Amino acid sequence: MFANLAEKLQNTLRRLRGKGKLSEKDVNLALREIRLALLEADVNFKVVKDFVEKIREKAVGEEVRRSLTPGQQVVKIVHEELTALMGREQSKINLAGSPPVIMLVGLQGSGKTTSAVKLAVHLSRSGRKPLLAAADTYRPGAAEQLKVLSESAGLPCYSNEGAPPAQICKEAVRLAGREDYAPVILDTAGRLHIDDAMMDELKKIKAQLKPAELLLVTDAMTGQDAVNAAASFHEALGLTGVVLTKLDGDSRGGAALSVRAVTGCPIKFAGVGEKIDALEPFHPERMASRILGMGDLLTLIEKAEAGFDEQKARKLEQKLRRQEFTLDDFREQLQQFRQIGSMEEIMAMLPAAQVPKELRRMKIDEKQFQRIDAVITSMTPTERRDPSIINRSRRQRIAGGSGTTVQDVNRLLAQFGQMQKMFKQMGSLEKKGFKGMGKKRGGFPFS
Ligand SMILES: Nc1nc2c(ncn2[C@@H]2O[C@H](COP(=O)(O)OP(=O)(O)O)[C@@H](O)[C@H]2O)c(=O)[nH]1
Ligand SMILES: [Mg+2]
Repeated sequence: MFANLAEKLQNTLRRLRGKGKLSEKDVNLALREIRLALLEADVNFKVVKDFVEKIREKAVGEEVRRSLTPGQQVVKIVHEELTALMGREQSKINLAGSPPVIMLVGLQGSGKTTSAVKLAVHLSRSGRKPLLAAADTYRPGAAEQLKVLSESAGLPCYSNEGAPPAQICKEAVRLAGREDYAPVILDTAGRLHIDDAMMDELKKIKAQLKPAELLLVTDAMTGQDAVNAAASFHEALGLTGVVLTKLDGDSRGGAALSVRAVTGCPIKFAGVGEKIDALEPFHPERMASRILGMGDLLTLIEKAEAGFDEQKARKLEQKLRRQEFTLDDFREQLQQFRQIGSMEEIMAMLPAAQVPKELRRMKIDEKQFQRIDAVITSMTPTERRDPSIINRSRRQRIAGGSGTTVQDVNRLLAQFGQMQKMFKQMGSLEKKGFKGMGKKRGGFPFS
């Protein structure tokens, strides 16, 4: 996320941090670099100007001058101001009303339909019973797209093709009342450009449904265009917040860093992938930490916990204790790990200081995971339970069956062997009274 901006800011701040004393020249140089980095990231120029001024004021202040670690102080100031720029506190979703209505608006292709489903998945995971409503009656196949996505998430979706959007929304709310769904999430129609017909229709839906949340879905990849769209929508409709999508792509960061300052609307969620669980509540402070390479362990832990199955973990722990850890378990653990995100996403959430640069830069080969999966799939159940029987001819068969090479099979078996050895050692340490893997929740790789 925002790799270029992050790298530039981190380099500048690293140089400052290393200094015992800061001269005016040091501060000026750093501010110039910060300014350039932000402009290159397509942050609104006025926002950049204000931002740099605020940092300058504080950086030349008494507190920094007196400090024994002035560079560190400036880093802290930049972190605070970056957080403030994105809204300071996390802005939570408002679920007032019975049922609460969440209306999503935005230009075509910004990610409304995907975000509607992601939001429903997110809310259902925290115990709600959301209903999706297909109110995009313009784009052919739009209702179908919402239906297919909802179905894949196991969530209900209301549609009534041929009816006008406002009526569909009303019917969905009525259905929610009868069946106890809450909230109702409205997926409305976008246009390629902002036009009056679209705004009038959205105004009408807003007036009739009185949504608790009117969220603009906007594409972070489009930079300042996303911010301009937000300003127009806000002026016409009075938004309550923004869902910024496609932060996983090579968006430069301009939209994330300016939309709040320009429109006053908080970013409530960030879309970070195409999958229906790739939505994160937006935390300004954590985002600032990520950009400045301080890591975002809180989000990483939350994600690990969300994909964490207590029962499975307990079973795994037993297996490890009894030294019954098989290749099937190994595969399951890898799958759990991958649910958290790609290796790159996980790396980005770790503090830069703790991840060697080469590793951070490295494009981790997602195909490697698929290969491991394919190799294990091509084994017989007996082989998975007892890999020691996998001789030369079996290796050849497995490689052929999984579309890999004998070397791939060898590598996997060697890795697995090492893991088993490690677990055995941990087990015997425990027997000797060491508190090793004992009561901690979670198994590999989070034990
Ligand atoms: N990489 C990525 N793609 C996204 C994200 N959100 C939406 N998309 C993709 O953007 C495209 C348009 O999304 P869609 O929900 O149909 O947009 P709509 O026209 O506003 O309803 C689809 O291909 C989505 O998969 C995101 O957060 N990350
Ligand atoms: Mg759509």
